[in-house]
Amino acid sequence: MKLDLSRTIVAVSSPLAPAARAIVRLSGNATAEILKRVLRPAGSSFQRTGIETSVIEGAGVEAAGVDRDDLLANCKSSTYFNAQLDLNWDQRWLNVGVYFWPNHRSFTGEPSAELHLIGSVPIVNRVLRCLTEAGASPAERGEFALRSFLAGKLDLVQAEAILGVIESTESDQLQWALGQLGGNISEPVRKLRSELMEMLAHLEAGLDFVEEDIQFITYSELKDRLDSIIERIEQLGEQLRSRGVGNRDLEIALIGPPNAGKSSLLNAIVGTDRAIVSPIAGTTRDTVSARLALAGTSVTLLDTAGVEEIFDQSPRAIAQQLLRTRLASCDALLVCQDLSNPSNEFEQQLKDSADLAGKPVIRIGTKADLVMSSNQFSSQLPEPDCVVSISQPELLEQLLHRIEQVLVRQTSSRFTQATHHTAIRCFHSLTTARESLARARELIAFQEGEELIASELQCALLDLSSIIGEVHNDDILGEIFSRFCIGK
Ligand SMILES: Nc1nc2c(ncn2[C@@H]2O[C@H](COP(=O)(O)OP(=O)(O)OP(=O)(O)O)[C@@H](O)[C@H]2O)c(=O)[nH]1
Ligand SMILES: [Mg+2]
Repeated sequence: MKLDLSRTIVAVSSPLAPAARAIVRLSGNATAEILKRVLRPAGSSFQRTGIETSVIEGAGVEAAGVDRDDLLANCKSSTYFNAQLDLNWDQRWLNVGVYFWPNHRSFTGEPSAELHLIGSVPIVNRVLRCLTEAGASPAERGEFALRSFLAGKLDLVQAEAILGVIESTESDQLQWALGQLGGNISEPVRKLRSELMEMLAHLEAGLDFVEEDIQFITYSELKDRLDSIIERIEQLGEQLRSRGVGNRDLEIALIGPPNAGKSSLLNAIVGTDRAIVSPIAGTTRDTVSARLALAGTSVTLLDTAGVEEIFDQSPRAIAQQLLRTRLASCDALLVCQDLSNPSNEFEQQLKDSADLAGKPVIRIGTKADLVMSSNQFSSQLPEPDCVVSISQPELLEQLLHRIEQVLVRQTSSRFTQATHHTAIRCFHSLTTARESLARARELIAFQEGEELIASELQCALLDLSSIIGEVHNDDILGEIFSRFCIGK
């Protein structure tokens, strides 16, 4: 994003669609000047044109006796007034409500204004044109929020939370985004950061007086403080992890009786021969895994040994033990039954398995090409959710779609995309900060030199600072703010 703070930017910040009201936003040093160019001064004659909307009642300074030039030039705090804007179009004037912030006490930390007007798309576009002709430049994506960040009004986590609030479709998501906006991540990070800075200051002061052998902080005090900081970083990480960030991939296991076609299905889904396929029952013994991206997340698909009852010491029996352990920890099950040869025995084993209770299940009827219709599926068994055949890609597509629905249900209520992004970013930085601090703790345990400890603390400090944007680079800012829409 090219950033030129000398520009005064303009954009519509409400959706550009037919609506009762629209909001056009301006921000930058020339805001008052531009408003003066397009707004009709107080007291001028008011010509009805048929496209004015009623002015916002009440709050505004009414026309009589108030000079708008004077207001724009001299007001010291935020103000609201009604005005008429010259549309430069057959001498038409439009009634607008103007919120004006004359100084740094605005969202962006610079003079800014909002024009509230009728939400007619051609009129809004006309107003944008008038404002650009009067000297404003079209804003880039997220430029208002970026200016706010650069003015110190928001930290990075809060800027992303604004997006989260906008994107929320469920109250849980909104709750999290509002918490983030309110500082539930920034505040603890800020506190940890200032504690680390203080420790560093003590250590570095000690380095300055190394000749005199003055110690500003003892190793045992350093260790206690580090322990406390590490513990709080872990708690913060745990808070994010409990909302599904930083966890291992979601694991989805293909299970079913031997020969149901599980390995063939895994191969068909990933598009390579990952697992051995054969007509002999009991082919798969070790769990075979393959990663794939589904529903915007990384998923591990597991192919498992066919479920059977064998109680000897053979490899097939050992495979059954392995299977039970793997299934206990997986997140969802794709239960396969061969449509041409379903197994009642397997269904009974599935019912009896306490480990699998409560896991999301998708029932798949395999080898659809071998049967005339899925009605042939034994009436004693539950209806499959979908049927597949490795020779019919469209059926595989439907299955993948079904899996995505289950995944979205499992993950989406936690975050909006924006807050998820913050959570991942924070989790990563917290993890690396924690690693540096753990190394610092080891160095203390071995009574290593203060300069080594200080350098680990500095690394951790950088990580914590990057979470809230105290240190940042153009790439990170560009990446974050370009996800905003124009006008935000
Ligand atoms: N006609 C047809 N045959 C299939 C299909 N899927 C699998 N098969 C055949 O079914 C047999 C068993 O397939 P596998 O994929 O090895 O079955 P599995 O469930 O992994 O078997 P185990 O590893 O022994 O538990 C093989 O001969 C496959 O070619 C299908 O969609 N249609
Ligand atoms: Mg197999």
